[in-house]
Amino acid sequence: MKLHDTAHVERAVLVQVVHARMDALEAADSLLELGRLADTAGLEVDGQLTQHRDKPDGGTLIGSGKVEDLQTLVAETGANTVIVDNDLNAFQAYNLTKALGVRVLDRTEVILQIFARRARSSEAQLQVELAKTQFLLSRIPVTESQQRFTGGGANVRGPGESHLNLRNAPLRRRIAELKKRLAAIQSRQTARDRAKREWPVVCLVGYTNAGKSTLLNALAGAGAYVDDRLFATLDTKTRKVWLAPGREVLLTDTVGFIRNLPHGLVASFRSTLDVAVQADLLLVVVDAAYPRVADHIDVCFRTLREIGAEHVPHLLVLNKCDTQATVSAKDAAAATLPLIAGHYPQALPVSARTGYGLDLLKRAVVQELQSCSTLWRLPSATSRT
Ligand SMILES: Nc1nc2c(ncn2[C@@H]2O[C@H](COP(=O)(O)OP(=O)(O)OP(=O)(O)O)[C@@H](O)[C@H]2O)c(=O)[nH]1
Ligand SMILES: [Mg+2]
Repeated sequence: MKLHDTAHVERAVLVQVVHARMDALEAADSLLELGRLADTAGLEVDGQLTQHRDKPDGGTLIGSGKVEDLQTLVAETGANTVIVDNDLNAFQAYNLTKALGVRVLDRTEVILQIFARRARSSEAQLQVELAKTQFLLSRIPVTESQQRFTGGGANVRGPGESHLNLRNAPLRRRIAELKKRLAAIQSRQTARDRAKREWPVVCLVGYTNAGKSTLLNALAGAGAYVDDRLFATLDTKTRKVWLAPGREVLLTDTVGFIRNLPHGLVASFRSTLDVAVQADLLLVVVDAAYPRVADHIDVCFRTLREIGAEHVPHLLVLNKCDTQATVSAKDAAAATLPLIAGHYPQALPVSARTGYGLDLLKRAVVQELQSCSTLWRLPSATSRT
C-alpha cells in the first residue's frame, strides 16, 4: 500500500541553503532526495528555492530578502508546507512559520513523519515516539530563550527558566517512560536471541531503497515488504537461508540509512539497529545504478560507525546491476564496477531482481563466515557439512 494513496495530499515547496564547502552535485542530490522524502511523506512538491550562502541567517536561515522570495513562491504555488533541507533551530522555525503563514518542516521532521507513518510493531512505534518527543524537547528551549530575550535577557535565571522547566517536565517524563519500555522489550529480545543463536547472523544494512528487502526475498523467499519509496522497512525481519550443505544462516533485514539521518532517530532505533552490531557479518547494500554511489557507501559506513558496528566484518554488495543502460547484467556489473573498484575491490555486483551474482554472494558469505563465525567451528555444525 502506498502512503499517499491513503493520505491527504499536501502541497510543498522545498528550500535549501548551499554552503561553500558543499559541492554543487551533492547539493542537487540532497534536494532531489528531499523531494523523494516529501513524496514518501505524502506531500506534492510544487516548487523549490535554493540559496548559496556561507553562514546561515540566525533568525530565518535564509535571510529577509529570500524570505520575501519564498513568500511569493508560496503564494504562487498555493503551497501549505515549506520543507527545508537544512536543520532549523526553534528560533528559525518559529520566525519562518510566522513570516510565511504555512507549516515549516525541516529534513529531520519529514523523516520523523515518514517513520511515524511506517512504524508497525509496538517497538518501532515506541522508538519513533521517543525520537519525536526528543525532537520536540529540542525545539522548546530556543523558543523560551527567545521569550527570555524579549522579557529579561538571554542569560538571566528567573521566572523564564522555571516556566521552561515546567514545559519540559512532561516531555522528560515521557522520554524516561519510553526508554524504560524499550529497554524491557530489548532485554526480552536479547534473552530470546541468545537462546536461539544456533546459526550465524548475517544482517542486511545499507542505503534506503537499495534493495535490502528484495535481496532478503531473493535469498530466503521471505515475502518482505518492498516498495520504491524511502524507508519501506522499519522493523527487522529474519529468515533462515541455506547457503551450502551445513551452512545455514539467519538473514536479517533492517531499517535503511540516509544522509543526515537524524541523531535522535539513530539513538531511538538503537535496539533495532543493534541487530547489526551483534551480527557475525554485515551485507552493506547500495544501489549500483545510482550515479554517486560512493556517497551512499560513505553514508553507510559513517552510520555503521555511529551505531558502533564498525568492528563487524562486512561485504559490500552493489545491487541493481541489471539497471545499467540496456546491457546484460554481466556487462552492467562490468560498467559499474570500475567506478568504485579502486576504493572497494572486494565489492560484489548482484541483482536481487534477476538473481544475477547471488551464487557468488552466497559463496562469499560462506567464505567470510568460515573465518569469523565461531558457530560454524563448533563440532556439531562442522559435522553437518
Ligand atoms: N532494477 C532493480 N530494482 C531493484 C532491485 N532490487 C530492488 N529493486 C527495487 O528497488 C526498490 C526498493 O527495494 P526495497 O527492497 O524495498 O529496498 P530497501 O533497501 O529494502 O528499502 P528500504 O526498506 O526503504 O530501506 C523497489 O522498487 C525494488 O523493486 C534490483 O536488483 N534491480
Ligand atoms: Mg526494505
